[in-house]
Amino acid sequence: PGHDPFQHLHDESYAAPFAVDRVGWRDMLSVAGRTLESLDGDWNFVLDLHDEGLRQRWYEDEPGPIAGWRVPRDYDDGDWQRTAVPSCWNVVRPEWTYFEGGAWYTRAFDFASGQPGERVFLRIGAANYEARVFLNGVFVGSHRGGSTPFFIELGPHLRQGQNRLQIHVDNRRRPERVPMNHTDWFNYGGIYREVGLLRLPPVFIRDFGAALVPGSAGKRVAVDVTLSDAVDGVAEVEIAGLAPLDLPVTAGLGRIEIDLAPELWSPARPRLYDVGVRFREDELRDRVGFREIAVAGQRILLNGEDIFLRGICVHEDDQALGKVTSEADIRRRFADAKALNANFLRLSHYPHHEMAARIADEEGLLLWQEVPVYWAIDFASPDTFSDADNQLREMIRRDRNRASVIIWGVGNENADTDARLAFMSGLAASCREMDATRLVSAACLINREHFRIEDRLSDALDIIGLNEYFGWYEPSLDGLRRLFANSDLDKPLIITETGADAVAGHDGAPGELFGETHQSQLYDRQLDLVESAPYVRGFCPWVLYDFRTERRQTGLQRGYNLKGLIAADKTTRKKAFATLSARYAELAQRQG
Ligand code: GCB
Repeated sequence: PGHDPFQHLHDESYAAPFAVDRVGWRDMLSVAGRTLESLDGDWNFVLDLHDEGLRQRWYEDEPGPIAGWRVPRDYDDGDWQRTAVPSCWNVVRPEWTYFEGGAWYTRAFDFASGQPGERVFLRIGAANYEARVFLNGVFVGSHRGGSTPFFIELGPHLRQGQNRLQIHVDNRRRPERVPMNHTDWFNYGGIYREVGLLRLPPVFIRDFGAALVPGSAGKRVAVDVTLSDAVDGVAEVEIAGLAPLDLPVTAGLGRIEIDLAPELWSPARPRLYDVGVRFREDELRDRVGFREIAVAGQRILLNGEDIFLRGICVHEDDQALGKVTSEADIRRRFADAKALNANFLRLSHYPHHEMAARIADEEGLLLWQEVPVYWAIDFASPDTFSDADNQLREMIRRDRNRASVIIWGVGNENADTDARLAFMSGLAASCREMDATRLVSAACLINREHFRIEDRLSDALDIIGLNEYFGWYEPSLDGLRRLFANSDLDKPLIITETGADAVAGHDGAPGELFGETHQSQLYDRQLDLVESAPYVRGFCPWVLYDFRTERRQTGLQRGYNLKGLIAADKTTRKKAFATLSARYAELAQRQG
């Protein structure tokens, strides 16, 4: 009301009121043990190539066919296609496969308020890349970053009875975003993780953490709690079988350290404790493992013991569903990792569904999680930094109580420039500020000038990650030999990527590119070399499954990266699978 009804035809500043960073990591809430009222299911959906909905303010509309309903031109969500939330629009209709732009999801839902003073939040598990949320005609919040959850307090805008929710999602790639225009994975769009409402009491527990204090020989446990408001009181903490304890809270914050000597979590024995935290009428419940991860010289120590990371990288990608992930999909992924005799996964190249780390906690797998600071980010831009930093902090907040997560990755294959050094050192500092219980790494490139493993960022890292494709992009493995001979590290190194494309079912002759034989032999040769370099403390090749990527359109690839050990059907194992599995079995035996 009060605006020029034809403004959308001549004014390009229409998006200005809807800045996309209204909601960020400080708004995050723990959902551990909480019940979400699901809003998943069929929503009304339309693509909006011209941002017509923002221009014409579709959100000012009233719901449904009700008397006095004012229908703006070009808008009637009752006529739209029904589309599932969560889903990726690219796999809903063939003609939407490559769509990049804005789209609208709308639905009505009924609401009846419960306890007096109750606070209601909308939680969106993930929407790629920007989301703007409108409730009953009001812009209530927005988020950028395609892989982390966000929370919007709906409070005063909620109505008794029917409510109307409209969400604008935009997956346009942009040079200043994280990731930027150019990636080697598919740019799926949509609300592709679960959506729900959360009802909380007037003062609630925003978050808690429970972890071993580093350097306390596995004895000391720190518990901290953050409340929604700056009140004083006592939180009751119970770690089942270990201790009930009282945690004093001042101005909404509390932290204690206490000697509890818990049974430690490890891949061999993934012991989890039931933890409950209560404050007034609110309670969070979680299952938490206690473990210590550290580096000493060239070694990685888990609970004080040397560990070699037998890893595999994996994308969140599904031929049928895009980025939508289910528990069954994660369990299959982990079962395949275990069949490989792996103890470690690199969840590349963005935060995966939060279920992944929960299930890894149960199954005793170690994880690397990262943010999509991938290739040529706009490292000089402070706004790009704040976007990346926010995604990182949201990931850390979300998964802080997951014992399985041992490494935060702050970037992948970024050229060693001054701007990148400042940017990624800043991200490493954020990891350390928020989390003392994990290591920081990045997947780095080879220094071509000195042909050495040498990166100015390594001062900011605990572990150096190295992506190298000797035997594929660089045909000869001699380079790897030379690289190891030229390099001397005072830290542990993980090979964070190496591999070769192979068309499933095509054996090929030895050395024949795109054949399974070449891929399989490459794994053996790589491992022979890698095992000879004392500072290499992890091997994490590329990649578990073939995955969709727009930029690979040769006749063999047809839009897929074929470096998987398993085809995109997630079933057909290539020869290299058995090869790596056997090598990892040997390694596991040798290393105990
Ligand atoms: C890389 C990237 C990864 C690609 C891979 C490839 O170095 O980090 O995202 O998919 O190489 O297959 O080229």
